[in-house]
Amino acid sequence: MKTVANSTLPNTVLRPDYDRSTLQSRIVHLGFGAFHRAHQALFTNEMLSKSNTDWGICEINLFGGEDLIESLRAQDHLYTVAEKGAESTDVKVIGSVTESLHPSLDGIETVLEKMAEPQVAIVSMTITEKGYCADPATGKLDKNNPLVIADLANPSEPKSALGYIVQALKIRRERGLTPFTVMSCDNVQENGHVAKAAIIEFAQLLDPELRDWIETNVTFPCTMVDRIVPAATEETLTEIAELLGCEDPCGIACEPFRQWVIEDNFVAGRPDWNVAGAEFVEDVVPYEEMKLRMLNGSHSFLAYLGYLGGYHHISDTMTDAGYRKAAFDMMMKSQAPSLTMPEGTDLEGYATLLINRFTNPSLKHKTWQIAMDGSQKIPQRMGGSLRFHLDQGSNFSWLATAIAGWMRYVSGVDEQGNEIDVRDPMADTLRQICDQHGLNVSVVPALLAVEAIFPAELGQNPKVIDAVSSAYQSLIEHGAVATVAAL
Ligand code: NAI
Ligand code: CS2
Repeated sequence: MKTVANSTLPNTVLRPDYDRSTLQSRIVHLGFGAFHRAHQALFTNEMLSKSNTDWGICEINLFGGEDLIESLRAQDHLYTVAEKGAESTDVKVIGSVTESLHPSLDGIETVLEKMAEPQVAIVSMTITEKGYCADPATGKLDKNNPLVIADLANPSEPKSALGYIVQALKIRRERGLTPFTVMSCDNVQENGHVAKAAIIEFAQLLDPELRDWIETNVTFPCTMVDRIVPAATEETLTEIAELLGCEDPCGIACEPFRQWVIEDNFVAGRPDWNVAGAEFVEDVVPYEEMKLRMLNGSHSFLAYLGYLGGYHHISDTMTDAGYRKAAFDMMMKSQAPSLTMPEGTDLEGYATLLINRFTNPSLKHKTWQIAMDGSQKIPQRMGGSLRFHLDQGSNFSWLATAIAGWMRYVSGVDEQGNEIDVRDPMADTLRQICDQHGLNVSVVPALLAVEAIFPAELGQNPKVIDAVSSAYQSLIEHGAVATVAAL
């Protein structure tokens, strides 16, 4: 079969220009999803073509994605990224991946042994917000999470990312090997700190000595990651096949923009990702907050209200003047004031850039995709800025409307009475509450009382209850498009 590995590709396609045979799996990555393929693996590819090193990546999917791993193996671990601007597309074949594993294909022990190999210096992750098994409102380990319960009962056969990491570190410690750096690349506020807290607490419940060893020896840098990478569709793959002249089931399309800010805190060395445009800094937290609140916060706003308003993609919402203005105002009036940024940061310029990125008509980023896992996303995208406005006594109607939009969305019925496919790890709890109340404003305090999402100082605050209730009432009476226009 013709693949990206054995076909003669058009000259317009950029291919790896370094010797892949010298690469070693010094990075093990958990989560060979859409994002990582177009971000960390691409940065690594570019770093390899600019410097003479052997940093390769072993890809692991712990949940689903067996087919992707099989396809990747069938094409010598090469795959394509199509960077789609409004007018042109750049096509790159990525060569930084050296190996791949999946517990369902290769067994749990093989995965653990790979993570325990002496040359492994970094275990990185894009496992989605829920992969951290942490309480979304506090960022602390959720001891009632079924994966945590299962892994604590049977640590040598883990299921969760935390379980794999702790078991692999245990093996390394027993063998007298150096630890590895744990690098989260998920959209989680203070992602390194959340990963550390969850892993340390998990280890404490398992073996306090191992916990101490991890705390002393392992580092957990925070990272701010940014690139809009929608899930691949049939359409994306057909377009990539046309550009390549052969099929690539691992191909992925994304926007041209990319950004990666990394806390420089690696215990066993790191690649010079800066030669590929990443920034190493001492403190990532302000950049993370800026991105999570301004980009992701307004993304969630557009996802819930856009879906309800009948817009399938983020770029479709940008053709509606009301949504476009509301998204910009949400960034500048709700989110920007809540940030403390290094001097000289141009937040208005950032907001304008975001609106332009959202407008890119070549990217088919589904509002439904971004609406997914709202229980995990809302606290970190909106909780901090909500607190800020409550303290200041300032206007937070954009945040209240976004939260009301989420509440209307998780009812599971759209404005035309059609079913919404609500995907969320807390979907059962949310559904139960919504079923009790129907499309009635009484659902607002009931959902605000879910403390895993809204801690009491937010969810029980009368100002929050009032503002979200009035936005919800408007959604019921006038619909999403009119509610957004009236903002
Ligand atoms: P995806 O759905 O393509 O991939 C999800 C990956 O997470 C898969 O590899 C899956 O195996 C793994 N996974 C899912 N649940 C897990 C669990 N409970 N434990 C361990 N692994 C689990 O999603 P995509 O687009 O790759 O995004 C993943 C994450 O990357 C996002 O949740 C976000 O935090 C971050 N991100 C995504 C961006 C994007 O535009 N797609 C941009 C910036 C960050
Ligand atoms: C989106 C993000 O799916 C979502 O929730 O808001 O994945 C967004 O596309 C990225 O963070 C952009 O960097």
